Amino acid sequence: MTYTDTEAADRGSLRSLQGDRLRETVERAYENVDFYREAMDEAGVSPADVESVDDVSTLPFTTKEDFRDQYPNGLFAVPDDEVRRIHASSGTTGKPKIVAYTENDLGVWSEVMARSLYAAGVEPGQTFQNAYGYGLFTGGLGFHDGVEELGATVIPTGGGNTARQIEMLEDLESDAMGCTPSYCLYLAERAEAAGVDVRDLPLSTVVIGAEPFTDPMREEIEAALDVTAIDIYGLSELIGPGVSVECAEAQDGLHVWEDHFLPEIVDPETGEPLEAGERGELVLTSLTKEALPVLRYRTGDVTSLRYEECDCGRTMVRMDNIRGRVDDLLIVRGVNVYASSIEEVMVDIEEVAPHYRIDLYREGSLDTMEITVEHHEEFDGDVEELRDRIERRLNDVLDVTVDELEVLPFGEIERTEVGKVTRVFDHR
Ligand code: DLL
Repeated sequence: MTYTDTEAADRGSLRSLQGDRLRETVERAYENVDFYREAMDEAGVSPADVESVDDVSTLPFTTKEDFRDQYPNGLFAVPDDEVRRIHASSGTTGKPKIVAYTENDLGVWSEVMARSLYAAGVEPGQTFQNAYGYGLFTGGLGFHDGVEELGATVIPTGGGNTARQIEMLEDLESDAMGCTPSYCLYLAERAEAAGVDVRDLPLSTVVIGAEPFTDPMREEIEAALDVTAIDIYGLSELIGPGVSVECAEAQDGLHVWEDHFLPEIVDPETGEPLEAGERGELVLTSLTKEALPVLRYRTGDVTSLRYEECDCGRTMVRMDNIRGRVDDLLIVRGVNVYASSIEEVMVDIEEVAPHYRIDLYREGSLDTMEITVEHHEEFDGDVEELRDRIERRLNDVLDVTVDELEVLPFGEIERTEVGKVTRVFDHR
């Protein structure tokens, strides 16, 4: 079962719909946004050159820097009085990226979120506790509107306030919850400390996203709460949460809502398009956005696309779970490694808890890496032996040598209660 018929449309009609919408989007961008007109003129493409979806690769890219340069509203394609809402996404440095929505954009967003929640296994009539932050961040209101659109009950707890969160889970018997994966783990810990076993509560689904997580991390979440944990992806520049989601049936790759967002994978170095199945940088083009059409946005997120049919009946392409970002690649003594690979190897060791931090330093011309990780609460073995084992595994599997590895007792690494977790601290 799908929320809309489009999700299971045959790929031929989907392609032609995408082609029509791409043409409209390119025209809208060219006519109304100086930045796009100049970029397309410079690249020697005009809206008339875009005939089908295949022509998307002739268009110039849009980058994070372009959003920054056009701050606050240089990329808007409608007059101010047609903008109904603003959100923003804050990077680590500089000004946030400001994004805008018309009434129609908000309608599309609610619909893709309702689809996403339904695919995740949330049903009309159920109760959904929304622990994503409300405000400029797109997580809170994006989920909120989607839950209402679906016909479920939303409990707008927002981020943080964990004691209240646990109380609501118990007293209002929430069927599903949305939050970041790191917060999910934190909540499980705090519930346990408060003597509440979430596994005994009705909660059966958590919809996690906004930051990367690995399979062992997901397994920890599912075991600690006795839930199905569904991965949801999105970004403010395209709309917010609801660009793609896993289906509960297969839990194997995230269906991209291709009638609204056109995905490509490119080589992050050269920008050349890659084939289905190849890993590279996800590039997204909006197909229906009015206030802020986006052409070939370089997301920086690393994934691959799969067009095989899914058990759930949805025909929309699946992307693999995002494990890291192009700019997250750590290069330590000539070895390239993602923080997520380190996480995967460490958390896969039974005694290791899913909490860690990586600190990078430069000593002279050498980069050094220090890892701090926790052991599980019930672990009472030899910490030195565990440390040696983690070091050996990192070395065997990833060829990574850690300069200092510290294994702390459970609960000693600082938790993130609000917002996205930071695990890599680059002091170089
Ligand atoms: O994080 C939107 C969102 C809210 C998605 C709630 C899911 C749930 P931004 O703040 O603009 O928007 O950050 C977007 O977060 O480019 C990815 O790097 C990362 N990200 C989002 N979802 C996932 C995910 C929201 N499921 C950036 N897995 C994106 C890994 C994710 N990374």
